[in-house]
Amino acid sequence: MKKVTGIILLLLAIGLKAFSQAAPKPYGPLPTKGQLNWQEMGMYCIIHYGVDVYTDKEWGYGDEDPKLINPSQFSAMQIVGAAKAGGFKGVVVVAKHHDGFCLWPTKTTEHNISKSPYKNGKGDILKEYREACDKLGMQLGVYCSPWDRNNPNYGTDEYIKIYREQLRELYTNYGPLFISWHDGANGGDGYYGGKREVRHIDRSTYYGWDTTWAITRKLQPNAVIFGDVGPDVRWVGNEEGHAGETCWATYTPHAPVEGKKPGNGFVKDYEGTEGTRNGDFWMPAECDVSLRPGWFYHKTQDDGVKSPYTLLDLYYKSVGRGAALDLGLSPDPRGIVNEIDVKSLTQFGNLLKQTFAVNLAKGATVTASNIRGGNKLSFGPQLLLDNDRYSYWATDDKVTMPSLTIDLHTPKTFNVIRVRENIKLGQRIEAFEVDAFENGKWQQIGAATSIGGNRLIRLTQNITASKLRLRITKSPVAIALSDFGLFKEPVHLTAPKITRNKKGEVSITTEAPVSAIRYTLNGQEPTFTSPVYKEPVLLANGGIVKARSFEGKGQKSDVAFASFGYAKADWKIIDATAANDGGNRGENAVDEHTGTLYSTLSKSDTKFPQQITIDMGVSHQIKAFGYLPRQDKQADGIVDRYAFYTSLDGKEWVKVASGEFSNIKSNPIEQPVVLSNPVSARYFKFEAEHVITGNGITVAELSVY
Ligand code: FUL
Repeated sequence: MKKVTGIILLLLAIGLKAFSQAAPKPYGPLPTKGQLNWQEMGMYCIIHYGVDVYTDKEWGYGDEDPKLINPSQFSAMQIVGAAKAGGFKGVVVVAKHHDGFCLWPTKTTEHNISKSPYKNGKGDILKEYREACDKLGMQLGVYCSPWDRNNPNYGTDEYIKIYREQLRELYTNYGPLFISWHDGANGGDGYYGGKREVRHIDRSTYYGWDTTWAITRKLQPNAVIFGDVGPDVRWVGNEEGHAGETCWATYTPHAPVEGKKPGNGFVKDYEGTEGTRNGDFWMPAECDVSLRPGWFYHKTQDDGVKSPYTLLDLYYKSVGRGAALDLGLSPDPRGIVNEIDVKSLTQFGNLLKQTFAVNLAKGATVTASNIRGGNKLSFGPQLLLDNDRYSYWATDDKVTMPSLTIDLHTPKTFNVIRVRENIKLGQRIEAFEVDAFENGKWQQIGAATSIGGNRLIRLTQNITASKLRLRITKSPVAIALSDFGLFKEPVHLTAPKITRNKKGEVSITTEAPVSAIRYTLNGQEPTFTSPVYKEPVLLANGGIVKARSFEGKGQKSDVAFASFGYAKADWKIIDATAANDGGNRGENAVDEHTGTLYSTLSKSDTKFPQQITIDMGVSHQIKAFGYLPRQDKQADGIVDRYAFYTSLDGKEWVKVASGEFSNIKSNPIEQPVVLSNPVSARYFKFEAEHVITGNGITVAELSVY
């Protein structure tokens, strides 16, 4: 009997060994359950609604009255529904932004929704989101800002206890979360219980992230933790919504200790866009970008809502590069997502549906140059077409450059190629190419590097072919590819580009010729009856230009939009802090070229404030001004505290605005400042009181509206 059991055990062991040998050995760091869920979601929305909506700010100071929160139509169903219409799979609710106001009735601070008139102090916006998500089949996540400009204890150990307690409340009372989002921003100053001062913290040690994240792990074991540098999902390094063309899911942070999973929000060099090939941790990138120019709703940005095709482009550059797209939604003062935003989201959602509804490779005959162990059932290439992210085509250990032919049987027209790896076995492949059999020979039509959870190649033109070939050109180990897809985007026209020169002449151009570009100057959407653009249009006093391409009767592009201030033809710099030696003259700040800089950056210690003073030649009615920071991804010299002066004669000056440019480092868009009262002036002075970093200031462009 003993002998028989022994033989059975031996046979079992041999069988198991054979089986375990059959699957390729995992390669490098692997995703957790939470990270797999996050990857499958692909895209979700982050929702900024709070006191800033009523003060028209991007970062509240912390002294806002809770009474501001009294929305007339708040509807979590409408907001989550808008995200769902866009094809998004979840929402991250900003439960507390830097202003410290809590949208749930927390016990940790008085500065919360129970002190607001909303629902007579009985409101709980988080609860409403939970219910809406459950009803709509969407996942919920939370953002609770570590930086708290309201809390009197900020900067002390006491605050850390409070912050952790806030997280505990959020983790315990609102059901399962898919993500806990930890922002890295910290501008220093704030209200802090009335002290109104600058508080410095050491971002690498103050928050004690290891202890804080242990709470997340315990209370929300399936939530991924997002931070500037992980630990589960890394920031891509920009707020423009795109990852690098090559984007590895693995990453080795460089600070504070090489190879150590660090805390949040203090690393100087973000390498988020690319990650690290063979990095120490599975830490894929999240691309966050707002649907509007800012994260919070501002009426003045109604025209800046991203168009459906702009969103589609970002989709290819984020989700299509193995990262996730986190799109900012900004409910308006009513407490719902504005109609303009809903329209764009819905059209984007429809575009995605139309594009990805049919995998044109379905039904194809796929033939692989190698199949692992000849085991077609477990590792054959037909598994590429079953729409399962984890069933896969694998090769023998020694075969790292296999190829695959895909016989579609009939000619199919497509412009998107999709491939995915079974990431449960790590990120393995480093490069691949795709060929089409055209005119009797193989022609390369696409190529890419990293794949990971998802890779989309969007071809510049439609391809019609009945036979394709996929060649893996670089992989350190046997491959484990789970998906091959071919898709066709609906035909569309690209929106035109609008620019203006120093004389104030507006040009509208398209990449490829179209039958007509039509435009408006009154803020209305261009239609088939709007004027046709023929030659540059003079817009000396500024205004809004909207333009659209038209083809035949049926086709029109998205609307392109640009807003211009007074033309700068006669503007002269009459005084300015000396520019540095690099030819970065003051004139560059008013030349209508976003790529040229006025810069005073120098090596020696430079004093603040610094200024640039301009004579516009004639007197104008000024309602607002705009500061465009440098657009070259550098932070040196970007102004984050300013004052703005005007004068009729260049002698007597009035300070008409001052304040901070919140979030300008992460989101360096033009900073429009609307004056509390319009003024008449011929001269203006832009004064920089503080910069993010560097000795001196940089200005890409100054405009007056
Ligand atoms: C940034 C914040 O400072 C912004 O206000 C916004 O919340 C964005 C999503 O993250 O770092």
